[in-house]
Amino acid sequence: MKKAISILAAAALVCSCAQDRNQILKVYNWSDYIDETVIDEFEDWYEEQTGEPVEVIYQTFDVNETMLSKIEKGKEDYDVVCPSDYIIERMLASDLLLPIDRDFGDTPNYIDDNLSPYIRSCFDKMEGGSKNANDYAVGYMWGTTGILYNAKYVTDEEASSWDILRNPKFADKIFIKDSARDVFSQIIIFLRQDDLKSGKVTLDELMHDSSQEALDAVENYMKQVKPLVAGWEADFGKDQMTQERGWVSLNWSGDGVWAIEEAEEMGVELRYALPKEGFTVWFDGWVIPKYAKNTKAAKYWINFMSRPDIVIRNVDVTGYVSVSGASEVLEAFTDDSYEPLDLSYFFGPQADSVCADPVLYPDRADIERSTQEHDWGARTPDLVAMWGRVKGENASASTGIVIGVVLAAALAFAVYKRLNNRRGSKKRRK
Ligand code: SPD
Repeated sequence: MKKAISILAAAALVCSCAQDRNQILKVYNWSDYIDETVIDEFEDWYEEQTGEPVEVIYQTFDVNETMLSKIEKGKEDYDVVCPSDYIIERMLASDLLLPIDRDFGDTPNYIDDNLSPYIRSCFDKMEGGSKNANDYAVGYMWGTTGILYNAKYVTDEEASSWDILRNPKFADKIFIKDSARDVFSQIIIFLRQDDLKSGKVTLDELMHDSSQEALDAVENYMKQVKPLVAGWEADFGKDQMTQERGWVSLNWSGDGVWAIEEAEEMGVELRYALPKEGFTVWFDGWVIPKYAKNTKAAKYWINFMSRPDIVIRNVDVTGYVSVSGASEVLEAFTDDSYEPLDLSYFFGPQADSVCADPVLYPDRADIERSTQEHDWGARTPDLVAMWGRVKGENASASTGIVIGVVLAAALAFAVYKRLNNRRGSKKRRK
């Protein structure tokens, strides 16, 4: 499917050369992050609302850093992209974003009509200097980072702590998100759990701690985890879990929801836990980069993505949860087969006892153990370097094995050839 989208995007790029740029909308989003049928619908809806045609060129990325580099270094003219919280902060600080104008004429403003109060307050906490993130970014999906696990091999108790990642019982069965920032945050929370309990440090302070000491501590921990890791992944981990190649995965809740549902159909029981030491919540939001060429269609795209029926379809297909606090969304995801949860923080006071999937919508008590990540500014390259060392050594170990096997095979072949030649020449000499 991804390949098909890329081919379509490339074809669209070629055809679009002759087209007016005002009739093209270049969207850059995470992979597996939309119900693709809504893309065509947006084109029709935009024409209905504005009387102008538009063609969407839709491209995807797997990690924030790829997207950021295309815009920051490549100055690519994407009209609307979908970074995570700490990258939004970074883009704000680097003056890479345009404010999102909310004038939609007669078209309803779905963005502000439905935004959850929780999301608004989390965006208020984003650090963008003098800029408020709510003016430059509109939330799309949000979720938690936790442990997805196979209930046949892993106990609930084991999955209740981040320490599971260095349990030798799960050697070669662990998948880790290839996201330095997300992994760092969970591990530092785990390593500083005593200081958190005693009140010596807060979760928020930990998210700002980019000291060498913190980096070294996480690197040291990850070096214990690394020999047990079956793969670092951006997207394929969920499939590895449903097929039982992985038993434990540091993952995002949306991948968790998707994998739990898929696995159920295959008779595999996956569960998702939010470790007792604490964890992070994350937010991905639509922004309009300063190199955008069609800001009008970009803001209509963002508005369309906030329309409750579109929200529900995107959540259904991806497993990720929308930032929308609309009553239609609450109703769509209320499900009596679950225990009641306190979701008043998200949907408002009336939602203090709602039966819903706790992986999609964590209970207030869980949210109280969480925090949000922040940009590290000039310290980011040190984080990236640490991550490279952690994964690189892993790569070099496996690369070493492959090289060893290839060399041994080459040597064996050379010996065989030499012996054969000797036999051949002996024969000829006879
Ligand atoms: N396949 C789409 C995944 C998008 C999840 N974003 C999570 C970001 C966490 N920093």
